[in-house]
Amino acid sequence: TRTPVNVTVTGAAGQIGYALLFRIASGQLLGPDVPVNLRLLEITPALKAAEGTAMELDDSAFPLLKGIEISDDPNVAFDGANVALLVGARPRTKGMERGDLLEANGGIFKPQGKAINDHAADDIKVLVVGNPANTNALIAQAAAPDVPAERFTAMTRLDHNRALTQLAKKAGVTVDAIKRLTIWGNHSATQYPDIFHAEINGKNAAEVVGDEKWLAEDFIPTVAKRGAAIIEARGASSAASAANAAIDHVYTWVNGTAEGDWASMGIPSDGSYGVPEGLISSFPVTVKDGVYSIVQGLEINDFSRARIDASVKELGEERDAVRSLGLI
Ligand code: NAX
Repeated sequence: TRTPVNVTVTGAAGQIGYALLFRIASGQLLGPDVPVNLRLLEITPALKAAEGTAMELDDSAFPLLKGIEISDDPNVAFDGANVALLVGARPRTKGMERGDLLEANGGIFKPQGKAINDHAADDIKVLVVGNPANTNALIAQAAAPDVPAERFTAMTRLDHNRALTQLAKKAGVTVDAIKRLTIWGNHSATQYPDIFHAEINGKNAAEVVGDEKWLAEDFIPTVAKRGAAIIEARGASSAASAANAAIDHVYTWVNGTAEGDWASMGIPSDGSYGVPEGLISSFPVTVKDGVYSIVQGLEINDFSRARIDASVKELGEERDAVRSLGLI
């Protein structure tokens, strides 16, 4: 029998946590034959709510769930962690400037990065979901000098999945017909969903759609502003779809991409495609044996170049801001 994999989830009592934990425990994060131990990290006032969720996990009698531990101490919650899902973050509240937001999140992600550095397992894989996800991942990564930088990733898979469905609807197909879509840059309104290399039933998606006005004025803003549209409709931010994307991200990272396809992940740049080295930016990646690689050699047209550059510029500004705050 396999040793259980230790999966740490922060913000476990939040709404994404509630949608995520049951799917992890059912085997959808790592695979249907992989037992898991769950470690829930919450702030002290939310420990009781986390215990409530743990009671429901108990009541689900998941055969793969071997244990649940709850803590408000990152040093405990990340001890021996093989996978860490950093969901809990400080949301932007009314009147909060970007600097305040980055500083508040630095107070969360810096100590968590340090705890991962000091206590996680050697094979730790980290996914940051909590916003601003790319820069929070950068803060955690910088606080973990003993962990290879590429183990710190940020979630753009929800944007990727949103783009898949918007493109499928436009083309009159279902999402399984689409391959090689890419989200570039920051998980923010500047992100760039790129269909120029995507394929719909094996044909170039941009040619199939053949509508640059739709691309610029409909598709890109719809994908980029989808989070706000969900809040408007639901009265609460994306939760189940965000949890689903987190599952997809880690499952792909562990189990690989399908032949002929790729995924989007926010990862430390190696300088590919003119993205400054070290910035945590979204790229097209293939994954094999638990290791991702940036898809190389894609031709970037002027339309894409301008949009990638704009999003990467924003990431550079966020990095400069957290650097001047002493967070990295
Ligand atoms: P909730 O406010 O429902 O839950 C957040 C939880 O995190 C709370 O229970 C809170 O107590 C906990 N928390 C706060 N500080 C903590 C700390 N230092 N350690 C451990 N836990 C802590 O938010 P939810 O809707 O679950 O969203 C969580 C985060 O995901 C937010 O930052 C949100 O902006 C972000 N999102 C990111 C997405 C992405 O695509 N990357 C999409 C969905 C979502 O908007």
